[in-house]
Amino acid sequence: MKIVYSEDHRLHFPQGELYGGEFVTPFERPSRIEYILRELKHRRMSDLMPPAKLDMKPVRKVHDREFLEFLETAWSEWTAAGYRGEVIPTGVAARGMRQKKPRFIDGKVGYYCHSMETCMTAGTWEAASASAAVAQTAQKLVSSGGRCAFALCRPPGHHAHHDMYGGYCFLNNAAIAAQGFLDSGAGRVAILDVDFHHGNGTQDIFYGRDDVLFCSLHGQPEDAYPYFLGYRDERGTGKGEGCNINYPMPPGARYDVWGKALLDALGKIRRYKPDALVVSLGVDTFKDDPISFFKLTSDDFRTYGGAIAKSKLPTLFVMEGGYAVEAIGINTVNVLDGFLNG
Ligand code: 5XA
Ligand code: ZN
Repeated sequence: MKIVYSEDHRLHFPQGELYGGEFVTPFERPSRIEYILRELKHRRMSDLMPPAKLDMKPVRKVHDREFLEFLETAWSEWTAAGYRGEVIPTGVAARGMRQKKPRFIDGKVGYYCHSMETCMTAGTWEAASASAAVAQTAQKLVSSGGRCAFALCRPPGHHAHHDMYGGYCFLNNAAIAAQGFLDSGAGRVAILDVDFHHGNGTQDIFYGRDDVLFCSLHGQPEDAYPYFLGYRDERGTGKGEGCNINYPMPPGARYDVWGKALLDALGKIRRYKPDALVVSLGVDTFKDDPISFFKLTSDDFRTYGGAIAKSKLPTLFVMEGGYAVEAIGINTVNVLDGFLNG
């Protein structure tokens, strides 16, 4: 399997994350990628390549132009205002308030941010755009005839809305790849999001469209981040009605429950008849993940990689979350291995 990877992910390493009222070292940290690379090497899956330059055309189709400008310039505006810490908003555009973009950077950050655990630093834009380039390069490999590819993206992307960042995500790598498939000739694309957290950003981007089917398996929003989207009755709107399928699941869910949802989603994907499949691959469904509550074992990851392979679709895996760093490599590579041998 071809693996696309950029060292530029290291340019994004905030020193703090707001968690339980404390500033802690972010769970989403560069060492996650090192563990995955180590395991890939260990299993002799080392067909690595760097990304090509990011083509902004598909990026502009899934993200708002002013939001992209904001991401690119946020750090310089922040420091020009005299701020010395990392970029975190003070006030946000909450319920009942005007949704007008302020001029001052602190206000702009509140306008574009949906989750305050996510800090920006000097290298965030460079790392986020390199991550999108990783997804795009891997998508092109699949579009040009490959059976599959793995985009080893960091920072992740599935919480990035068309005009909001948060949940460690800035650019929506899976959405950019799905748009790339369409722009390369695919008529329909399916996105299967197996990360523990609901892919609210991906849902937002394609909610009114019928050329992308989005299926997300995740912790139920009553109990799990991102809390404000991910319910079963969110089914898409307008011509996108029926093209958004959510599988919220309760705390403690094991593979007997999770695997049933997966098979249901794969059935719906098959009936949709997509030309390509994008898998938002988060392994924070693992039983020992520090910020999640599902109970999948390392073997389960291999099993579901095999189940995905049975769809026989050109498949792009896009890395999302997973914070049990000692196991992140094993679990991620188990999915890829299960797929290759499925
Ligand atoms: O998939 N998303 C994540 O893993 C990020 C969760 C952020 C929780 N504050
Ligand atoms: Zn996650």
